[in-house]
Amino acid sequence: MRIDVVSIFPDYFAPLQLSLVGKAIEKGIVESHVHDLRRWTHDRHNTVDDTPYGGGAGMVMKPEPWGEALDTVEAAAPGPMTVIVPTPAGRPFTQTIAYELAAKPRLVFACGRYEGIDQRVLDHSHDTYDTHELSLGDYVLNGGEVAALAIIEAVVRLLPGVIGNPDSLREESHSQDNDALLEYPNYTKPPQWRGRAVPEVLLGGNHAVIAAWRRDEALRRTLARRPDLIVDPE
Ligand code: JEB
Repeated sequence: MRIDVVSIFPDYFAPLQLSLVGKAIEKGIVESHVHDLRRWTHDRHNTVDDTPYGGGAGMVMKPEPWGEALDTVEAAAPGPMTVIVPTPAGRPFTQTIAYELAAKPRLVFACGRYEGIDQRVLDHSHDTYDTHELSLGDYVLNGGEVAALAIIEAVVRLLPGVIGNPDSLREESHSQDNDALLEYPNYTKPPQWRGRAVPEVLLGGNHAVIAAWRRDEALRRTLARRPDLIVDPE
């Protein structure tokens, strides 16, 4: 998979060289290219923003640099590209979407700042590319960079060969195999720690009883913390 990122803060993406995503790049499973949007400005001050038509607070990202950025990134490699635009006005990003994105050959992240990107860039992108406006959740960030990093990590760990033991993907929270419940609590040695014991059932070695206990804990936790996962479909 090839991942391109366009941002006015390319330094935000230094963590892509670390940890799991970094390993995936070293292994050749992922190729990543981070671009400074200002490369596609042509004025002395490398302007990427302007005042909003209709008035209002804040600034809006100008369409021209974004248009050139998408044109240039598209031409840099063959294959259909999927454009991802993090925005608080997007569809909520979910594990189901992470699996869908993991099947694409090219992802391009368009990271906005200020009050966001001129709507015509989004309309153009929807008309030209497979485009997804996605939100990380119902809270406000200052730009798309942190959301892009989160989405990249969620997607890259699903690619074959990235995670050592693929069984761990099936047991975790939000996996389909887990009926999309939250994950059960985990314990490791020592059996006693600061007066707290590991639940007896886990020390017994009866795998059927352990599986039933874990399912029970997962359900209890989901009901308490995320009742929407049990009530709502999806
Ligand atoms: C993503 C962004 C901004 C109104 C207020 C502030 C570009 N879950 C999320 N919260 N916020 C963002 C997000 C995602 N994904 C997000 C991109 C941009 C916030 N802002 C600031 C925009 N509109 C600018």
